[in-house]
Amino acid sequence: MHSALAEWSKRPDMVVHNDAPLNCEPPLAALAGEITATDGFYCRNHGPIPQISPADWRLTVAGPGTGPQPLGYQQVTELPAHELTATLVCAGNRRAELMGVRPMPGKEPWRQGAISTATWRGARLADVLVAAGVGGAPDAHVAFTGVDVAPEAAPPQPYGSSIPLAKAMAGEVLLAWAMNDEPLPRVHGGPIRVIAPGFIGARSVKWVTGITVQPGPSANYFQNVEYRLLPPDAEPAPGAGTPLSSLPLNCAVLTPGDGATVPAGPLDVTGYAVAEDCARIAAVEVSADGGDSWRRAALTPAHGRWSWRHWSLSINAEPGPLRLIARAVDDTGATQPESAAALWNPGGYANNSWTRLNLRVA
Ligand SMILES: Nc1nc2c(c(=O)[nH]1)N[C@H]1C(S)=C(S)[C@@H](COP(=O)(O)O)O[C@H]1N2
Ligand SMILES: [Mo]
Repeated sequence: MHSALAEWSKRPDMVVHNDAPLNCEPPLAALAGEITATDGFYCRNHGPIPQISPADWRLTVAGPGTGPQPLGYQQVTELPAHELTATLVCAGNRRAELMGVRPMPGKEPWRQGAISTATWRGARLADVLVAAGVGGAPDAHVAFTGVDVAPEAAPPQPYGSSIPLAKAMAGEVLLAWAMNDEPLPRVHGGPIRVIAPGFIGARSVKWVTGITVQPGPSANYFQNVEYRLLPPDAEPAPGAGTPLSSLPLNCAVLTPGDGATVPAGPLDVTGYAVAEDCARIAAVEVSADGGDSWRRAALTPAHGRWSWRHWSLSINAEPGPLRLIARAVDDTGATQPESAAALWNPGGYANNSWTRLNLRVA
């Protein structure tokens, strides 16, 4: 077992992509429930994990209408508390499948577990902005700054990113101090982090200490260079490509595991589906004949817009090779793209191609 897992109170069977800083994803079995236990929640860290006590934590809020406003931990945690269940998804979830199309040296080969769900409690970002007296034009952006400096950030700078002001004011974006009813763990951004439900995980800035309302998106390396969709032959460069924000429709199979041998007879296939607004996931379809015919899985009840849906389907497995495909459908009838090859991009982001599984039925 990696000592980093024990150090950060993670279960010993996490799949570790990096020890320091810790980057790991849970085994798929840990994602079966609506809420992911904190010790199985994936970790995505670009730089060394800072240590800040609540007493030392300061947040500076700035923007049109006011000079920089310093806020302490107590001032933020005294604002009305809101709780919501939200799924965080790394934009690099399912990158390993893209790397199978064409390698991406140096990138973490995330499988299908760079996704987890927790209950978060915190103040509404909207309340913090209003309390600080910060205004902004309707098309303004809200930039967040953390304190961790990643080795790849050029020039060296703390981690940061931004979201549109309209999203910031929508009510679901929190400055969270609790995760699954415990104080927010340090590895997940404690004492306080941003939770921006429905957006890629990269926008949920951990150890947030700066919030600025400004005319355009953040110039931070992680908004302006990384976490952008580039054409296959392009090189990352400031402002190149499209910044990623809302989550694409996606799904994965949790059981059985890819490559497994399963007994003949009734076989329960289970998985998760996710989207920017999970209430708009209309169905998950499974094919056992290469996509010629599809059967609809049963979806678990929705737990609000920001939490994934689980699904299950019993199929009759006949001896021999069994190839399964799963895809989600939204309430417009749109579904996921068929091929990972067509989605390949240099950053390895936003792979939401059909999920494919090769099994053996004994
Ligand atoms: N300050 C800071 N915030 C950050 C990151 C980081 O490296 N530093 N990683 C981001 C990315 S890419 C993701 S996917 C989520 C992961 O959150 P988690 O580690 O709590 O799962 O945090 C985001 N916030
Ligand atoms: Mo991420």
